[in-house]
Formats: sequence, structure tokens, C-alpha cells
Amino acid sequence: MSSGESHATAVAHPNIALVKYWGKAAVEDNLPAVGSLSITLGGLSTTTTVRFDPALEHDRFFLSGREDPTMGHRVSACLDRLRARLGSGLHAVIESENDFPTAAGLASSASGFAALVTAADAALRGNLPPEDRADLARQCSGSAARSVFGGFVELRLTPGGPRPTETSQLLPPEAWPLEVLVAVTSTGPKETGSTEGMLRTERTSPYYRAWVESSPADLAGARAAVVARDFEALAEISEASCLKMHGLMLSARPGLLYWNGTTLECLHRIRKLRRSGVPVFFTVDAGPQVKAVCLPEGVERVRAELAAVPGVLRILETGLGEGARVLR
Ligand code: 2P0
Repeated sequence: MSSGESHATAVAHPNIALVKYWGKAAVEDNLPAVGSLSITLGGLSTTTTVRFDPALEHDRFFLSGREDPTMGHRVSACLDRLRARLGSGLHAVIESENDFPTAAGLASSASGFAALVTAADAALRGNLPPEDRADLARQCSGSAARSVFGGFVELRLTPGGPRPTETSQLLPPEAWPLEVLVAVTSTGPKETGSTEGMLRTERTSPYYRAWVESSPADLAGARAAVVARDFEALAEISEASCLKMHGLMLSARPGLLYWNGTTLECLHRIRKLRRSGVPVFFTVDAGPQVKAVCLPEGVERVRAELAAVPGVLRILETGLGEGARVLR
């Protein structure tokens, strides 16, 4: 360590979108084509330490103690945006740890880039407000903007505004303490990454324009359901947004089929549970894991039902959590 070194450690949690983001309005700036609405998960964390050091000639990124040059390129590109913003030329050693399996289908890029931007801003004494950190994180990974905030979060497109996207908290986590059970149905790497999948969908799907045009109504409905704490309404809109996104993905050429047989069986079971009065709904992202979102009184029934599905490898359980924050 040399003099002039400065460091900070931040923690952030993954989030899952209830109204989904899929598609980019501008690839260079990673600008989403649609807004999104998510919940931040409290029980799973990414912790990241950033040490800026004048003696370093380039950034070095370590994930769980191992240097990762591939991810390091994205990390470095993200830091470049922050350095440009804060007028810094310093390079850094970045050490990051996830306390959840990366194959669990919970975007570690969301918690990872939210923690990275928060720690690096603190280390450089940038003091950026969370809205600015969110927009920076969004440029590194679209879903990461949402993990800057806790509880129920909305990312809105704001062309012509001071920032091209605005991310904000709709409700804090304690205001409506939902529970999330993640049914892990595969631990293999995903076949098609999100960025590649989005670009293919935009280029080839005949449904893409309808997807983009119908998104604001989903957002408005979900926003109102969250503010009213109307579980039934949120369940209906969330499942519709999820199924619409997967219908869109399936309509790309070649089609993006992220589900396996176990995924589909879990969806049927969750629908059956809700019909029988259990307050639960599903959502699925760009992978085969199923996330069941429920009110606390439904957790035991949902856990038992999902555990009985052949092919469910494990179930992770978490409540809602806070946004990205500096630990030290
Ligand atoms: C979401 N997903 O809203 C959607 C639903 C996956 C399906 O955001 O290309 O890793 O880095 O901006 O944030 C995953 O995409 O994509 C994602 P990039 P990201 O959560």
C-alpha cells in the first residue's frame, strides 16, 4: 500500500423485477428500452471493497479471492465512468464476495455493480447522491440501478431530464414485508447472456414493438398496486409482465427458451396455490429458476409445494432489504 491510497467497503443486495426490463434503447450508454419495477432482497448480499492506489497502473478485480480478468473488464469500464465523473485518474484493486450461489439465477451483476459504484464513490469521496449512483450503475448493468435502493423500487425513463433514467424507492422494505422463495432448478451457466438476448430479441422478434409500447401501462398498474399494498393486483400484473417477457423471448429467432420442465411445473403449482387462496405469485428471469413472491402467511405452504416438485434442487428464502450502503 502506498501513501495516497483510499478505500471503502459497500454492501448491496440483488433485486428481482416484477415489471421486467428487456431491451435497450441505446447500446453504447446501456439505456433500457422500458422502465422496470423491482423488489430488493435482504437475505443475500454482495460486499465489495475498492482501494484506489496511485501506485497502480491498471485495475485488478478479484471475485471470492480469485482474480477474474473477464469480469474485470466490465468492472474497469464501470469505474472509468465514475472516474470521468469525479475527475480521478487513480486505478484500484477491487475485491468482491457474494454470499449466495452465482448460479441461483439472482443477478449478481445487479448487487455487484450497485456495491461497486457505492464503494468507489465513497473511496473517492465523491459523495454522489443515490440517484446519480443509480444512473451510473445502470450504465454498467441495467438492473443494478435498482439495487441502489431498498424495498420497492422503480426505474423510469426520463429522456430530456437531468439523467436519462430516474430510479427511486416506492416503499421501504418494512412498509410491506413480502417474502421470496427461489426454487433453484439448474446450476448450469445460462445459455444466452442478457445483453446478447436483448439485442437478438430487438432485431428479430415481431412482438418487440408491442412489448415496448405496453410497458408503461404495466408500470402504472404495478406502481399503484405497490402504493395500495394490493397483493392480488401486484400478483396479476407481475405474472403478466413475466409471461409477456418470456413470450417475447420465445418469439426471437432463434427463440430464447430459458425454462426447463421443472420451471414450468413450479409455475403450475404456484398458480394452483393461489387459486386455493395462498397469497403467492411467480416471476422468472433470464434463466430457469422460479421466484415465488408471497405474503408471510403463505411461506410454509409455498415452501412445501415447491420442495415437492421433482427437479427442484434447493430453495433459498429471503425477505426484502435495504439499498446499497457503505460499511466502512
Ligand atoms: C430484469 N433482467 O428486469 C430483467 C428481467 C433479466 C430478465 O435485467 O445488459 O444483467 O447488463 O443491462 O441488468 C438482466 O439484465 O442486463 C435483467 P444488462 P442485466 O431484471
